[in-house]
Amino acid sequence: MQEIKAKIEAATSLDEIEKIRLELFGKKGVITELFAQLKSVSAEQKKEFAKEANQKRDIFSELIGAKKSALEAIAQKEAMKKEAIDVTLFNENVASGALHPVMETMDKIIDYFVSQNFSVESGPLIEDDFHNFEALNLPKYHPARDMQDTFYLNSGELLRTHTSGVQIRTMEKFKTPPVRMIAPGAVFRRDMDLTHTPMFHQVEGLVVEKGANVSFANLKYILEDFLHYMFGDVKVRFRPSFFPFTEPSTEVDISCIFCGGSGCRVCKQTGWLEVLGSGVVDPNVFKAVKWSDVSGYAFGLGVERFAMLLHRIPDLRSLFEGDIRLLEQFK
Ligand code: 2NM
Repeated sequence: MQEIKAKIEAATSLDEIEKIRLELFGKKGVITELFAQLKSVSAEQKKEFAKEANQKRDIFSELIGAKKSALEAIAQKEAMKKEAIDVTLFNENVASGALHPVMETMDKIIDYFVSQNFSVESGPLIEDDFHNFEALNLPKYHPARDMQDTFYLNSGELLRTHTSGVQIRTMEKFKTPPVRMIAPGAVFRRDMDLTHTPMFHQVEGLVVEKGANVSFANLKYILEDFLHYMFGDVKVRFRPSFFPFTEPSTEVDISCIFCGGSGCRVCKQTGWLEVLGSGVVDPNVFKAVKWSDVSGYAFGLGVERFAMLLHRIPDLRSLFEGDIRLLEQFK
């Protein structure tokens, strides 16, 4: 019996263990035989004999079971080692993708405003007349409403021409100030040339507070800081302009990042690049959402224009051609 114990201990494979198991418990196995002998044992020895047989059966089945589990565990460990994949291994056959430059630029813009506690809001691409025009002080005769400039649906709704409808919807949703938000997203206009595509992306922003607390100074600070974040050490210039939804309104220029302001083809020898529209929110906009005793500023920008300047892409249309040669430069 000691001999069998040693054999079990020394076994190194599941096959070996199975062989030992058969030697013990098989048809002609040692333990099987023990129980067969039970019949021929005298009555006074039977009890003792059966007790010993049972003990041996239990001891050996336990030993074999334990050894089998141990060997199975080893086998599994080895199988896992053999099948293991080094996920950190470099595979030159896998092409790496990248964010489209427009989305990458949009993310950078969003990151800035999130860092300044702006919330990120969204709204429908198919907008109604009220949210796209009426509430934004764009009266019925305004040229932006022209069939020539806007994609109208038979329902009277339209593909939003700017994300400003989201500002209106956010004020309706919040019901009361403060509002400190941006609205990034796709917008649609009937336009197609070197610097215009029928779909492009905007980020617009709106800040509203109770009373007269928000001024042009707040707008000026945040946009200067933002433009330095985006373009580094540039000069920023505010130029009087007009938008129906702001009064006063300004266009914002940065010193040309191509020539440093000395004048070149890109800035048309002016030394300046226009990058933003902005202003103090017109009271008529607040009237449209029935807000009173509030003040605010708003701004808007075209993401494609920012992407073009940051990556020095000369033709805006190339951003939407899906040409892999353009996209591969941004991997
Ligand atoms: C611009 C320029 C100036 C603007 C105004 C508003 C709102 F909802 F407050 F009236 N949203 N966005 C705005 C102002 C947008 O884009 C060039």
